[in-house]
Amino acid sequence: MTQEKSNWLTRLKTGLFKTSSQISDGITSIFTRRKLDANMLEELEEVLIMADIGAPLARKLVQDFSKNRFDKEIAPEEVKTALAEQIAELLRPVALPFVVDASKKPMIVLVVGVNGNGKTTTIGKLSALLQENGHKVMLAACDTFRAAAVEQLQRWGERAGVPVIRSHEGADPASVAFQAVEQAKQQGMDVVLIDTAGRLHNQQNLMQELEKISRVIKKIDDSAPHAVLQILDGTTGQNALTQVEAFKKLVNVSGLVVTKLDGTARGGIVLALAEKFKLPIHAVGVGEAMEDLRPFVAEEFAKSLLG
Ligand SMILES: Nc1nc2c(ncn2[C@@H]2O[C@H](COP(=O)(O)OP(=O)(O)O)[C@@H](O)[C@H]2O)c(=O)[nH]1
Ligand SMILES: [Mg+2]
Repeated sequence: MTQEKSNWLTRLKTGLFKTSSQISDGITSIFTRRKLDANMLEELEEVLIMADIGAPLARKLVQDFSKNRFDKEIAPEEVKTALAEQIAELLRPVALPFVVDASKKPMIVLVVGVNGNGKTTTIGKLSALLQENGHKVMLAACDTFRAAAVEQLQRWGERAGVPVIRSHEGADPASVAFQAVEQAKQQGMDVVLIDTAGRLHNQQNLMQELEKISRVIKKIDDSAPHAVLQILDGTTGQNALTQVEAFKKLVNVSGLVVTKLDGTARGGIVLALAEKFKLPIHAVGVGEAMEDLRPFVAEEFAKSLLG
């Protein structure tokens, strides 16, 4: 295993510790070398629900788990291994890396989500990753509502070494997007990541804003946007499901990123999202540093979740 890989696994494990220690402690206290019975299964279901996996999925996992195991003695480690395998299977179809479409020059990516969910931070981290992989990246600061939001993106751009197209506070987001895409095209960029505002309490405005950005960039490339990434805050638990429902009505969400998994014992929400929407989950955020955004890999995530 390369240094980088083991480093990432450690970061993922550490990041998921709040969730995994809760699940793991729960399992250890339930399965004390007794024969598997209905009570134990019920308790296991509760442990999973506490991690925000959601009741229907928790039930299904426990039912599948109990097959061929009822009335047999079982140790906590076996429970964890078995559940990790079931969870990995569930996640495999949605664990798809974010891939730059080389046939588009540039690939235009709209980044959406509720304020505070980690859009700007994720764009910063993602731009560094893409840049490292040899892609030419440009950022568009289209959350023009607050000057601080533009400054924040600018700082990430500087850290990652990628150009940021910006305008003044209160500028028309669509015009910033247009300028960015135009310049990216002229400069032969591979990807443009468009940072947007996310004031969901004003859905009408937000919808108009996102529609206008889409309309305007279509003037340059009528197949744009080529991807719409929704950023979700893992600490909001089940609320993330409602947010995806809401944004799917506004834009054509093509993939998800779940952030702040380091700050919560509710990391099971990732499973609930996978089960409910079947949308690709491209990456997870497990901290505020540049290296804390990593591709979502089913087996790694499942194992880390079980401690
Ligand atoms: N602990 C932790 N904090 C994060 C993560 N992602 C973002 N944040 C923090 O969440 C806050 C809001 O992020 P920001 O990118 O500004 O959200 P935006 O409003 O959607 O653009 C900032 O303080 C970030 O540093 C993460 O994966 N883990
Ligand atoms: Mg922001």
